[in-house]
Amino acid sequence: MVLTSACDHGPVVPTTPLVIILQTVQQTALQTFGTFKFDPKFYVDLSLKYDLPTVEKAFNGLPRTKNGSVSVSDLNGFLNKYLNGANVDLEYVEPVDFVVDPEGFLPNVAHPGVRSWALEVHSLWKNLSRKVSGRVLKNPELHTLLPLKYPVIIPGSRFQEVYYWDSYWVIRGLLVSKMYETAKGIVLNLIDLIDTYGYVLNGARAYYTNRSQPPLLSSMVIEVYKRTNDVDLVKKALPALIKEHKFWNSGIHNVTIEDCHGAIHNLSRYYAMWNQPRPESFTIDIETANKLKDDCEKERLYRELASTAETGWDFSTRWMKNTSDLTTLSTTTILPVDLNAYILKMELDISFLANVVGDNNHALEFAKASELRKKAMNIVFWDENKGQWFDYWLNASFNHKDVYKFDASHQNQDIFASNFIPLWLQLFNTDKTLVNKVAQSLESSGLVHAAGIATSLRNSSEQWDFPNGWAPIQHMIVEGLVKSGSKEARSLAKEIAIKWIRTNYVAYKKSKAMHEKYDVSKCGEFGGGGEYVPQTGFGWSNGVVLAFLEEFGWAEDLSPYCQ
Ligand SMILES: *[C@@H]1O[C@H](CO)[C@@H](O)[C@H](O)[C@H]1NC(C)=O
Ligand SMILES: *[C@@H]1O[C@H](CO)[C@@H](O)[C@H](O)[C@H]1NC(C)=O
Ligand SMILES: *[C@@H]1O[C@H](CO)[C@@H](O)[C@H](O)[C@H]1NC(C)=O
Ligand SMILES: *[C@@H]1O[C@H](CO)[C@@H](O)[C@H](O)[C@H]1NC(C)=O
Ligand SMILES: *[C@@H]1O[C@H](CO)[C@@H](O)[C@H](O)[C@H]1NC(C)=O
Ligand SMILES: *[C@@H]1O[C@H](CO)[C@@H](O)[C@H](O)[C@H]1NC(C)=O
Ligand SMILES: *[C@@H]1O[C@H](CO)[C@@H](O)[C@H](O)[C@H]1NC(C)=O
Ligand SMILES: CC(=O)N[C@H]1CO[C@H](CO)[C@@H](O)[C@@H]1O
Repeated sequence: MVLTSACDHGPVVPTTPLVIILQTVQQTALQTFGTFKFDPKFYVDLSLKYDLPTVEKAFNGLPRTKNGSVSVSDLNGFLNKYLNGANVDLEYVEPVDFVVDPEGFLPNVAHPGVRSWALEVHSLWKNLSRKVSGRVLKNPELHTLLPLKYPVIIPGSRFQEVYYWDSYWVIRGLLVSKMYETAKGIVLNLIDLIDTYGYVLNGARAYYTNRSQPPLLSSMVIEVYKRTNDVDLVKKALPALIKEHKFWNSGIHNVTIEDCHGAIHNLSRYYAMWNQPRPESFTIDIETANKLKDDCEKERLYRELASTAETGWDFSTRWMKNTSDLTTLSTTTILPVDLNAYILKMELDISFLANVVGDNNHALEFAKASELRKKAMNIVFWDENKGQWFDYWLNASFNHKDVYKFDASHQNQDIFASNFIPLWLQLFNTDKTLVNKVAQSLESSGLVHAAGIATSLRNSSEQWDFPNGWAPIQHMIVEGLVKSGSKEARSLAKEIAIKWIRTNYVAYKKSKAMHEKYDVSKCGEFGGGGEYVPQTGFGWSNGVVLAFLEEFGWAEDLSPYCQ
């Protein structure tokens, strides 16, 4: 299925024939079963037993009914004969640096119950450790999994490959577990992706090559460097980070704003190079787009769906013009607070890392870039009265080559956890007056609940809305409050961290698993909603629990149960 692009002139990277055949198998399976009995991602993760022409010929030769379905037995026969299960792509590998009870592990966790749980969470790194199998390296053309050199930690469940922003919190946890080699391997894999593609992919699959995810590689490098002093790693990372910075600051990602004094500012937006259904959700996206009549409108929606996947917040009313209609996603015409905070951090990190290796020119260049972006964020996002940074909505007719005139009424005044993410940056959290203002704003925002910080105030049944809370969000906000050095801010941070650890602990005791997201309205419950069933494992949740326990400890007189 190839869509023409008469209306949408944005960049598109062509789909590989391998991805096309697998997404078509996914579509046929839906037609055949007549219902979603399956996770559509399952089909695009399968690999071929024979070369592509042989498999295509067999697939195209299946007898079909009028509606395009094939019989269940023909379909199963084809799947068994021509395709391998996804599980052959990755093999278990024992992490080289895993020990059952690492020396000096969480010295401030004295409570015996919490300590033994923390050791269980630590042991999950073993469950989630994988390496790309020899068959993928030998015949990459038969697999959608991309070959990576070093072992990986997967998030878990349906996410059987490396994801970009997840890796930051996985690494934070690995560092608590003192698994420095594993952490470095993850960073080196992501650097290799930049060398090949010019940016870090959303995940390590052929069907994720057309979009990225929140750019946190520089943060990973800094954290690993701080614990290991590995200058060689910094030397390898620096050129890749500079390349990645360019990706986020040029072409389709770059938006130029003229403020009311006539000064010019550059900011960035999410924008996937893709205007077709996402292969891993091919049938779902077609179904979503069926509500639209016009092919051009469909193309626009497909780009918005892929771009929203790029934000990491898929999906949320944060990106929707009409909060009860997913077809009104407008991600590409929004300047997001968090993305620009991550890029500002990238600039500060690159400047720091350039200093480490004595590259003064880049140190200076990126320090300057960070000052300019800070100024831009203050003007375009910051609201002094509310004490929050708000996303900025561009006009729908916006063309990225225009210089865009700032209008304060285009700030989205809705409350999202992302309005507080800049606090994570030292550049903002070292200003105590600012921190106290933002901390008060957070406390009265309605986002802080019994079991952590909600993603938004709107119960929409989308994953990135109320009542779901996500580990990375808790972590960035808590860490920002802690780093400020303000006593009040630290005490708020500790309160949130304790709620989060409790809910993770109680849910683990009940379900024997760590979850991808939690329901912050009730202590001990995991989250739901969205386009797939709730997942367990789970890389970033494990990482954040370990990081919080390292920061705050857990004393014997503190109950880990819901209060
Ligand atoms: C397609 O037709 C087959 C039988 O001809 C039927 O079993 C199946 O439910 C139909 N699928 C859809 C999606 O209508
Ligand atoms: C982790 O792996 C061990 C050993 O295979 C298994 O016993 C345990 O159930 C796994 N834990 C989880 C939470 O999957
Ligand atoms: C960003 O866009 C503006 C306006 O088109 C342009 O002047 C500027 O050179 C662009 N910046 C980059 C880095 O591409
Ligand atoms: C915006 O980007 C362009 C192109 O990189 C650059 O020439 C200009 O100095 C930037 N302006 C600001 C204020 O950052
Ligand atoms: C928003 O979407 C809902 C659901 O499609 C629809 O009923 C409603 O009329 C829409 N509201 C506006 C203002 O268009
Ligand atoms: C966007 O809308 C504002 C009014 O809110 C208008 O002043 C401005 O000219 C528009 N910009 C573009 C690029 O269309
Ligand atoms: C959110 O909405 C769903 C369905 O509308 C409802 O079942 C659930 O109780 C609501 N959750 C909260 C925390 O209000
Ligand atoms: C699914 C898909 O079309 N992926 C493409 C995205 O981009 C890469 C190149 O960067 C193509 O090779 C993929 O086929």
